[in-house]
Amino acid sequence: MAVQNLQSVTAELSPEELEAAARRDAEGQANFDRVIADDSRIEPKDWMPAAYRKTLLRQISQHAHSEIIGMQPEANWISRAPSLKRKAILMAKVQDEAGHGLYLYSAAETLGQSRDKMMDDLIAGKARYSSIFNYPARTWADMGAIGWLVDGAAICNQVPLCRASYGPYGRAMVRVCKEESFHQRQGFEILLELANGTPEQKQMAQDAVDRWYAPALMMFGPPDDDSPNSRQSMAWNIKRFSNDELRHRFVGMMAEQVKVLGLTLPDDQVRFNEETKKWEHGPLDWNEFKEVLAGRGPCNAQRLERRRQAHDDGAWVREAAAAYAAKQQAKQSMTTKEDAA
Ligand code: BYC
Repeated sequence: MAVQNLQSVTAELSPEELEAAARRDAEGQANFDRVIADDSRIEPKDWMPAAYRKTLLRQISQHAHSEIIGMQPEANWISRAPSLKRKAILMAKVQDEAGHGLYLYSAAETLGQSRDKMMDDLIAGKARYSSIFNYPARTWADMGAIGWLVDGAAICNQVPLCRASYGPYGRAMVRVCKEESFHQRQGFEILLELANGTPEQKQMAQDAVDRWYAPALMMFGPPDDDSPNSRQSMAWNIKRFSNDELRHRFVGMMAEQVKVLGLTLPDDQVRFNEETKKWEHGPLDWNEFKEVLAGRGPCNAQRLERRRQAHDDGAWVREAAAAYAAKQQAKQSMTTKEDAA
């Protein structure tokens, strides 16, 4: 790996090596600046500033964790889906989320972090994942609201990430977004059917929308004035829009779609401001958001406990895979030795 952090290695280098490393860093930085200015892509073997690598690792690993923790509220409803068709669709969606986690862990690994370390951090409660998955899925209508609102917010946030300056992340996002579109449609369709069903079913759909609306808006992150990472991430072309810009855009999309559902958003301050040409919404409870991030949301403990349990249950699979890989490697080196003899 190229010398990225001159400070960390200076002790071991001779003056000539130090000079060569400083030259490589300067050239690397110049190339990095050019690539960002051209709105082009940084690839894993390219030189990149340590802070850029750290920011990407932070965001991509959090994103990967969100995908796999996000399987839990929906997996919980697979065995209670109201028909075989709904069960098959929900299973496919939950499997897609596992796949998204895998693309994203792979993208994060290209930055030099092992998957084991990321998983250990998640299980130890040291890593973040999206606030939204710390809320309970109480009724079947929640499967609709999660698909429509949560996957809808995810698409809104992730489509611009397809153009993220880091190649493996942007490419992973293209595939993820295609699948998220299907997820959102399936959620919308569940709500549409309930909204056109019995009065009780319609009420169940409305209740789910009421409960998921504000947490979905908070998925976009804190307000811009309170978002320490946005400015630098936007300068590096990782994020393309601020948290508030995306949140406002999302509210506008939902305000139109909810009319087709025949339901309402639990926010009487949603409106299009003709002067600013932006959608607006009512106040959100940012204290609640902070509580959830601090691990004190309704389901934080349950989500982590379930993840730990799943990790323990999967130990034999990891051990078997490692034993098989070792066997294959031994076979391979034996063949190489025989070929050389
Ligand atoms: N939840 O400076 P900011 C899905 C943290 S999965 C928790 O604005 P940034 C799905 C933030 O990390 C969807 N934490 O940060 C899956 C930072 O803390 P640290 C997941 C949050 O990075 C299964 C601090 O607050 N999507 O759709 O510039 C089933 C300050 O924030 C949240 C992604 O991960 C939050 N909501 O912007 C169904 C998208 N918001 O790290 C659906 C990729 C903020 O400094 N990520 N924080 O300790 C992003 O786009 C950005 O990371 C964010 C935050 C917009 C989330």
